[in-house]
Amino acid sequence: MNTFGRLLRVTTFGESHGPAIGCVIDGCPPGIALAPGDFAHDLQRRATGRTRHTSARHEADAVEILSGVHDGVTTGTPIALLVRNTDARSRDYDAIASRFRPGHADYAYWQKYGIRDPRGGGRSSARETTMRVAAAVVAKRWLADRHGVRVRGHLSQLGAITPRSMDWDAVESNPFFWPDATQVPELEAYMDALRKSGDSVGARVTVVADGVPPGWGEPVYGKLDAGIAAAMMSINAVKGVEIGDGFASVAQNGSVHRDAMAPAGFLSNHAGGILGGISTGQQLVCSVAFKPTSSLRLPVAGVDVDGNAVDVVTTGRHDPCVGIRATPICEAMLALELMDQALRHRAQCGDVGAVSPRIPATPGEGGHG
Ligand code: EPS
Repeated sequence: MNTFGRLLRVTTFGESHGPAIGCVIDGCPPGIALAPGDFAHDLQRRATGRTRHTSARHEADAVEILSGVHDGVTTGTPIALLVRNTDARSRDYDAIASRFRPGHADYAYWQKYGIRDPRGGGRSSARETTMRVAAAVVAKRWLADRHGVRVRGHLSQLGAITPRSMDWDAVESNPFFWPDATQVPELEAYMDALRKSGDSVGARVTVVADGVPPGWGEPVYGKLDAGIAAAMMSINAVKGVEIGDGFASVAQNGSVHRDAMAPAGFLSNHAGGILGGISTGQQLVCSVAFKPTSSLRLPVAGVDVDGNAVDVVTTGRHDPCVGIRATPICEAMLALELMDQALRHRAQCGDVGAVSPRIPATPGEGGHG
């Protein structure tokens, strides 16, 4: 299954070392302004080869709009987007073509299909996320224009390092999407040492959506939080997803966790903006755990396709921390899920209108104001 969403359906295709990657966005409403240049900002934020802290592969990431747009606006027909691969170096994979990288999808793909494209990891490559980010450019625009919803994110942990303060202005001014500018030299030194050591590390990304009206989501199988969890878990290398206080809720008492309400606003946001699978109108808060990259030049015990014990060493241009450039990817999945839920809400409950009382969101909750 390579399709995400119910009313807004995004299908991605392509391999990391194939001629191109692409997507088809079906179910998108007409009338959204869209030009090839609109994709550049978010695709550059996600791309490799722009700083020394990510893979050195340098892709052009130029988007071609093949259909669904006329005179600069979406027409309601399927929007097909294409990005040609321009910097694949498949010889890096010759030595591991018949070996499984421990910790990588290689072995699981082999067991499922009995065949795999070893060049660049094929579909299991982070390259696949390019088209999610491209598709979400449309979703972010629709959410902002129609509903005033803003989706943004930041890195909230790199290895054991956590932000000391939260400043949204800092996030876009450093290569880590880090919310405290004073810690950037520490992160650079940490990543330089890690890269030299040949090892990798995990990371956590926090994404939030402001301006989500109450009512989006569905009560049981189509819960908004279930949809967000599935959306995030579908990103390669993701191992955990939390909504609001997430796993910290385990150690909380109900008297603490419940978000007290007052006519002027909620008094806290432990729930992360969702109750009963439906948005409350508070800030939506989600955090996502990325595992450390498994493609390492440090040798590890492994097995080849004939079942022999072998040492596995991965050469090539790998990210020492794939989570560093995952912020725009998590934003993309949140935006796609929100737009899909918004269209579903409109389809069933579009006639309900605003219901009283409407309690305002609590700005600044959890440092994500
Ligand atoms: C990736 C390995 C590297 C990264 C790639 C993701 O590719 P390669 O082995 O071909 O040099 O550069 O990321 C991208 C190209 C991208 O656009 O995200 C991996 O194994 O996931």
